[in-house]
Amino acid sequence: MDEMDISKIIIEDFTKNFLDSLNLDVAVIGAGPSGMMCAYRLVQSGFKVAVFERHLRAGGGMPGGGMMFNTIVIQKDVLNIFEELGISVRKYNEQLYAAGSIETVSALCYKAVRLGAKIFNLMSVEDIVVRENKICGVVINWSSVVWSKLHVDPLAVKSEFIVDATGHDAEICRIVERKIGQKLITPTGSVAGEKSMWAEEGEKQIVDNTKEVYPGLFVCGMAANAIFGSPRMGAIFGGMFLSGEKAAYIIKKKLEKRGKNV
Ligand code: 48H
Repeated sequence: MDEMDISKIIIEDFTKNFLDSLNLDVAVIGAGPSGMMCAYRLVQSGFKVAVFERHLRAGGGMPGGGMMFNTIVIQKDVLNIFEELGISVRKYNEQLYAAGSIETVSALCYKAVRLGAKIFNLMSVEDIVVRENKICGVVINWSSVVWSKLHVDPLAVKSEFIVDATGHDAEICRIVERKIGQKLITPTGSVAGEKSMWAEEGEKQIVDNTKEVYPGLFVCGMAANAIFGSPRMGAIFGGMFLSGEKAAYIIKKKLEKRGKNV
């Protein structure tokens, strides 16, 4: 066994994956529950999808459960998804169930990756590519470069659609607001900012808020509530799964219309 072989395998394997992801059907930004669910449904339909995740691990806010108690709460409306993913749940009452946050993240990521989703962790999306008033790609850099504020120019990846699944900060929508002006398809054209906690309303509104908010840009998960000024909901996650699923469904219809039938 030669150490050089280990290096060569890693560099070649990663590079092949990376090169293969320069022209995507969908780039998802953020590997939290909504982004991963969106990616999972899209690869199930055969589309080419990569997820760019700033942090070392996938899962976003889910592994931390509620205040680091690593249990999440889900509603009965998503039991079918949990069953499909093989995640065990424990009934609490007619409406609410408990699940392990680590088991849930692991199952979702495993299923998505096995079907072909690529996850690029430790990469941050720092900008978007725009052509004739349509977003058609993302600008990426190593998170370590961004964090250490090094002046290193980024690379770009092309994509038919991009999905802002960046959670509370709605980072991609904020980039649009900052660089394109108040052109988001929201009541004010800009990011309203999330409201204080109201679990039931937050969960109800998140699915409605999941949509295309600028040509080529979809928003799902907590970012959707953030841009439409809807409440947060605490450590209940059913809405994240339904929101990711809805974004995938609309994108799939749009890709199919463009003849991207797979
Ligand atoms: C690359 C980025 C960038 C960037 C951010 O926060 P998340 O888990 O997002 P959701 O919407 O899938 O789930 C929300 C849920 O976890 C949550 O926070 C809830 C239910 N809160 C309720 C409450 O009341 O607090 O994941 C977003 C991911 C994270 O992993 C970020 O690191 C990543 O996106 N990310 N990745 N480039 N520019 N910005």
